Formats: sequence, structure tokens, C-alpha cells
Amino acid sequence: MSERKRIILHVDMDHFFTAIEERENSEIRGKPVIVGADPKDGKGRGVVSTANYEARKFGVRSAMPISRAWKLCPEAVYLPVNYKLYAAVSERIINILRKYADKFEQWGIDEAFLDVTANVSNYDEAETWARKIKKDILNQTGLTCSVGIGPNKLVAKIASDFQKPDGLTIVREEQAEEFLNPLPVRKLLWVGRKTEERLAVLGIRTIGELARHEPSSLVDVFSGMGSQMALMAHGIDRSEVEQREGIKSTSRDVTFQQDTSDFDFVLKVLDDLSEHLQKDAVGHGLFFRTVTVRVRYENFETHTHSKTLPLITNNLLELKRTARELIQPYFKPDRKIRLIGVRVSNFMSTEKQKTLSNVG
Ligand code: TTP
Ligand code: MG
Repeated sequence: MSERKRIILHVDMDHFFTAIEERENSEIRGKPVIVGADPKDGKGRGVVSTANYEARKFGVRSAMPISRAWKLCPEAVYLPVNYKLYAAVSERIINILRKYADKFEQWGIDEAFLDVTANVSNYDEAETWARKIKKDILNQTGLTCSVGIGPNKLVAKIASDFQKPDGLTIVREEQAEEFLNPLPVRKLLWVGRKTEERLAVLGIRTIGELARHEPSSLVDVFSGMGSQMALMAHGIDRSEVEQREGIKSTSRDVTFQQDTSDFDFVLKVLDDLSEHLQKDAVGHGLFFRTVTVRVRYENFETHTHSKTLPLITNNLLELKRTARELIQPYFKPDRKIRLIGVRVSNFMSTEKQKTLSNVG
């Protein structure tokens, strides 16, 4: 029996944090709005979480130093991150979306994959389905989102990003390669800045160039990842929409007011981050197995180091101990630290955890 071809939707909220702030405060609507660290008249040291589309016209982007944002757009409305509010809105949206798919996977705070193969019979019906979802979210939350429809997660995700904000992009299986060809390789899942640079050395900048490249020579350079990339470049992705509860990871980071080599102080801050993070996890009923520490030195050189624990946990002492252990190798007397961060991932919800311990 041949299985029916899948139809996958990816839904991603538009400029999520700033859209919520605009909803809460009508006075800032229409102005450039930036959520993130305190800019302190250009002397602030953290980063931009997100910027609305008015601020993006000035070149402001997520993860950019807030001081740079200030240079580009000093007249913007700058707001601190109100994570609690955004998490509550996120939960509301996820609960709306969940009803529209047989198989559902939350991917980040403002995005999710929906496998609607069992809910619709073709792409035209999927389009109607997507319009219904967009309307429902707008009616219930006052926020807009962008939707991508495709034959798999990879294509759906790239499609949702294609026409933002308030977009709807449909890419049928037979159109996938043509759609992907002109796009930069960076759009492919898992192609980060480093991989992008290494591909550029091979003369590969677009997904089409990657698709035309000899797969075996990609394997030579990137080993297993090389064959994966070659398939993705042809729009092939067999990964399932996984019925996972909750988000994939949550993290906290701090940019120090002054670069520092006072490692006792760094450890204290690290413990604080662990505490906040553990509260986030417990608040969401989440358990984790993987802990990652990020260190950025004064010259912006950035390292990450992870450890996967033998058992799933949400224990504070265990998190603190692991984070301390992971950061230790980066303490070098001659190197000052600019930023540290902690991330926990490999989540499982309390509900599933209970099920597991019942079995065990
Ligand atoms: P994104 O969906 O990547 O961005 P966005 O929703 O702000 O904008 P777009 O319309 O392009 O989708 O991320 C969702 C939220 O996650 C974003 O509003 C803020 C937060 N975020 C950060 O805090 N830091 C980051 O580096 C990124 C990328 C996002
Ligand atoms: Mg978004």
C-alpha cells in the first residue's frame, strides 16, 4: 500500500515580541519598536531580541548588539524583555494551533509544524485550512502570523519565511526545487554561519548551487552532514512532525557590564542564570537532559560546550554543577569574558515524564 504524500504546514508569528508589545500599548504602533537589552544611550551591552518591521527598515535585527541598534535607530521605542507575558501568549497560540493538526510539533516560542495529511486531501484544501488558522489566531490573539505549506518540514519552514509579515506561501512537491534554487544556503535548516562560510569557499552560495554540486565531494568536506545537505538542497526531508510536548530549548545569557577575568564573579552569575533557567523549566513543567554553556571572550570569539546527563532532570543543583563543570576550561587568566549563557534542551513535559515513570 502506497502512503499518501504528506502535506506539512509551518506557522511562524510575525515579529513576535514586538507585536505583543504593540498590542498591549496602542501608542507605540506605527513606530520602530525594539525589544531587548537596555540601550543606555548607546552604551548598553546586551543584544536585540527582536525588532518590528518599522525598525528593520533601519537595519536592526535579532541578536545584534543593542549599541549597534541605537546607532542605526536612536528614535526607536526600546523595551525590556517581558518573557512571562510572551510565554503566556505563546501557550495560547500553541493551544489554538494544536487543534488544526493530527500531528503537531512546537518548534520555538512562536512557531510550530502541523502535519495536516489526515486533515485535508490536497493543496487547495490546505490553503483554505491555513487561511482559517490565520483568521483564528488573529481573532483570538490580535496577532498575525505567516504560514508555509509544503511536502515536508524543510520546505514548509522556508516557505513560511518567504513572504512576511502576514504571508501565506504554498510550495507543492514538484515546485520545491525551483522554489529553493535561488535562495541562499543559509535558509536550509542546520546551515549556520560557519557552514555557510565553508560552502562559500567551494563557490556555493545558493541552494541551487549546492544541489548541482557533486554529493561525494560534499561528503569529503562535511562527512555525514554533507549527504544530508545534498538531499536538503533538492528539497528532500524525511523527518517526521514529532508529537513532542513543549519547546526544544530555553536559554538565558548575560553580557557583562565590563569584560572580566574575575572568575569567582563569573561563577556567581552562572549560578544565577542556572537558577532563572531552572525556574523557567519548572514553570513550564519541563525536564531536560542536555546542558549547554556559551562563553564569549572580549574579542567576540564564542565557544559552546554541552553535556548530556544520564537521566532527565529539572534539579537545580545538578544544573548548577553541570554548568560550572562545562565553563571551567574557558577560564584562562589572560582572557577576559564578555558574555556567558546557559541553555537546557532535550525536553520532556511533566505529563510524559509521569507516563514514563508509570511504565518504569
Ligand atoms: P523569530 O520568529 O525568529 O523572529 P520574529 O518573530 O521576531 O520575527 P519574524 O517576523 O521574522 O518571524 O523569533 C521569535 C521570537 O524569539 C522573537 O520575537 C524574539 C525571540 N528571539 C530572540 O530573543 N533572540 C533571537 O536571536 C531570535 C532570532 C529571536
Ligand atoms: Mg517569528
